[in-house]
Amino acid sequence: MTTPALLPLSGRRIPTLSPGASSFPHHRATLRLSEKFILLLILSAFITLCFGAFFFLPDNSKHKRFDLGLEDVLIPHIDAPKEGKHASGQVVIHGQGAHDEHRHRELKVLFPSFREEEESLRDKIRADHERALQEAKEKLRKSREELQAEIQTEKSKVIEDLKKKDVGPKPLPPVPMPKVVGVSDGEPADPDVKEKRDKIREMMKHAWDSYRQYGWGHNELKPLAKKGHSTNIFGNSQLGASIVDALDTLYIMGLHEEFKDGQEWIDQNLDFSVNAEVSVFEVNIRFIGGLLAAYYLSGQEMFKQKAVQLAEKLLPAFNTPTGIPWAMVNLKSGVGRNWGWASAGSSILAEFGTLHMEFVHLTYLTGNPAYYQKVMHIRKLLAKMDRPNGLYPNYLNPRTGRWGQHHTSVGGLGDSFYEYLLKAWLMSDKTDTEARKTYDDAMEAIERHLIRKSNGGLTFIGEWKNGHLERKMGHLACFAGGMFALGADGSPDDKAGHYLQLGAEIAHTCHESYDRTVLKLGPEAFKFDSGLEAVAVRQNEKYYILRPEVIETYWYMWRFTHDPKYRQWGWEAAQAIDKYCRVSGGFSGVKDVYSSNPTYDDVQQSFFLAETLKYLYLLFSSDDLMPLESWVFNTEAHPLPVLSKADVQRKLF
Ligand code: DMJ
Repeated sequence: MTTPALLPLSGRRIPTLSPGASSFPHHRATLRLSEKFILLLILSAFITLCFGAFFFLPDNSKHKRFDLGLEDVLIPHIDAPKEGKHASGQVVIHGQGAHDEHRHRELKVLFPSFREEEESLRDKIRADHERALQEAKEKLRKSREELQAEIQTEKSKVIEDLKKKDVGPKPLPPVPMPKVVGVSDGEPADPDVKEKRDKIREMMKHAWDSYRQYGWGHNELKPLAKKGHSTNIFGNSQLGASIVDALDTLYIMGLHEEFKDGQEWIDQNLDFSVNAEVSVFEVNIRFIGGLLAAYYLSGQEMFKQKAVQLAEKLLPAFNTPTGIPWAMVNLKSGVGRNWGWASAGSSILAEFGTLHMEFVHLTYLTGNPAYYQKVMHIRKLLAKMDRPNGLYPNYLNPRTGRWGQHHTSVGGLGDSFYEYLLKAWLMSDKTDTEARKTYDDAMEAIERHLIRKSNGGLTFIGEWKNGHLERKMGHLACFAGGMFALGADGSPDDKAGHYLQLGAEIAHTCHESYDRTVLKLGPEAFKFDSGLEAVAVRQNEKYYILRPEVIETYWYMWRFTHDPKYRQWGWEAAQAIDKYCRVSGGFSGVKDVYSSNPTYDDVQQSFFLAETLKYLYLLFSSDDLMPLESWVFNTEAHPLPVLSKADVQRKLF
């Protein structure tokens, strides 16, 4: 039998103990513990043996280290005699040059208690030594099978303990609810507007009821196949993404029965201890954002608990050499990695740069600074980096901290990074001036290098790729119209008017991209090149998947200008969605907005309920519903309250 004392200390290797035992469990943490358990026993026996032997050496041996230790123990006893009984001062214990042996003897003579203590210590060491030796002998006598069984038991115990740790919500410290205002009915005075709003509510009901009937508990719905649907962003596990994403929309629309239904499902079924590799960004904006918004709106603690449980599962994604998180993390194992398609193993700007709002709220609600620190670390790291032309490339390698491909975009891969800079400032009651400055600088570079006017006079945002500007704008980039308008107030050099105007121009361009199609729904991307103006060219850019960005911009523009054209444009989009995307089992995306006979993609995206229908509803509501002075909408349209200066400071500093 192999001597266990020769086992390597590394927790990974068992073979010395059990050569070729392939059935051996491979739970690394457990093996490490089990091995260490045995090894520690043996080691402790050995140390005790040495220690005991050391102690039993003849009195005239010099063991300065031991003596010092003993003296240290006895210092309190010695202090008293020092005051008179022992005038010589030789008992000064702290290495005054007295000979160690002499001191030891002197102690024994002077203090009988010293001898007793020494004896009892000696007995204790002897007993410990005997016991450890005995245990080690017993271990050595055991067969390989017995040792395996012991390790197995140990492993089960550790797993059980881990499970116990995993379940049951941890009590969170009580936090004063920030002043929640504007959760009103928002009923518009104009009956025509009210009718439109009622129609939007009805569309929400159809989307929700269909999902309730055919896809309940699945992430999304296939409205034609009438069954559940999911994509890899949710790790192919049934996390009820549509329920979480839709909750606050239901609440705002006053669909309380439906809200309760969703709440119950979440309470009873939403469990994050699943072996699922999810997108950190998507889970953050949809789930954490959705749960936090539901908490703030309804005051139900359960939502907060779930948000925090999930957030804890995301934290291992930040264990990279730079602290820039992986794009994906396995909720169970905590192992992270990046998308295979991302340039040079990079993380994506719009993903790791879209965590701030939710993470600041998590720190506020839990008192745990980790969330805040993680996002502030990202910000600091980005601030130190060189930026080509002042632009942020979309790819950043989390191992090296270097940019990947120099591709900059306000659409996909970059978009919400810029949005969150502005919203970090707004959410902090405008105290986070660092975020505002970063946003302003970024906008300046974007305006200089990416924003152009087409020959036909349409303002568009192109993409910077490998040293040249691609004159193409994505549907996703249309959100920027709303962002410019939202950031107008507070912009430097009195440029508020300029940014509001820029927002209006982007809204106009995006409306054109809708208006120039057969279905009056916008394509995924459109060009401004070779005589083309806001139209898609490639077949794979002609689809509309129920995206919200254009309607989002209409809503912000409406709030800031009250120009009726925004309601009119929103209504056109709502009618087109109802006409071309509605099917008996819900709403579906369409594959070609230029075809009068489009085919469906058969997916009812969760963001359709979270964003598209919410923004439409708000567009036809009065401004006192979710006022922008009090609420900041995350990139998935989940409203989070502004944390007042006092709120933020109390929790974060
Ligand atoms: C949403 O999930 C979010 O708005 C995100 O920021 C990007 N786009 C989708 C919807 O189009």
